[in-house]
Amino acid sequence: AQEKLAKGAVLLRGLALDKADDLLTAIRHVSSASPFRNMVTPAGHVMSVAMSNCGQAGWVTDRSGYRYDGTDPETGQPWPAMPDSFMAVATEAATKAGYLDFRPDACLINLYEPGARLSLHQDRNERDMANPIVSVSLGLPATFQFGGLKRSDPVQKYALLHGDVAVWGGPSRLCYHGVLTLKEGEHPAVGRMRLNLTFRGAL
Ligand code: MD5
Ligand code: FE
Repeated sequence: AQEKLAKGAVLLRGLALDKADDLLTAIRHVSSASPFRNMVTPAGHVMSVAMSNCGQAGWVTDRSGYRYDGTDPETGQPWPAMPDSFMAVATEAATKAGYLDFRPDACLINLYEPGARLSLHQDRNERDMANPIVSVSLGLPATFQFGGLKRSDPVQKYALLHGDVAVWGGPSRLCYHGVLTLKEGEHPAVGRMRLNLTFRGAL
């Protein structure tokens, strides 16, 4: 099932369903080396979404700004390597969406507990905007907001469910987007949380 969200943006409902257990196991491996943490924005706000990363670089924020860094500032070590199961789902989704040579070098892992949200923003810290972003949703359902190139543009809302994969490229790559406050719930495989893998060509 392939749903077109906008020019360049495709929603692949359930693409990761049969891979979810492997992805969850790999997330546990990554987060045992680089634990989830609530980062601080340049404005000094603690993010409600907890984050970790794997791959050649990881997305980080602190009082000095947003950036990709090859080192986890919490551990002082390189981020864990990208698991094979991560790379496989990212390239499968990108190919299905028409991005034939996407090889992500970074994966930001977002952990939402009930009450967590991600306010409307653009992803613009990546070097080459020709690369799409692939996002894999696991666990509790979330309402995703997807707008235009200006913060004030109207937004569409989509429910993102366990196993859903979205690919954001081309003209949608710089669209404003966010995640509404996660509702209370318990997912049978994942528990009281939502996890989102976001694959990027950062470097
Ligand atoms: C999430 N994460 O559900 C989302 C999935 C983030 C983030 O937004 O920055 O970690 S990625 C959704 C996305 C990426 C790039 C472009 C667009 C959406 N878009 O044009 O709407 O945790
Ligand atoms: Fe984003």
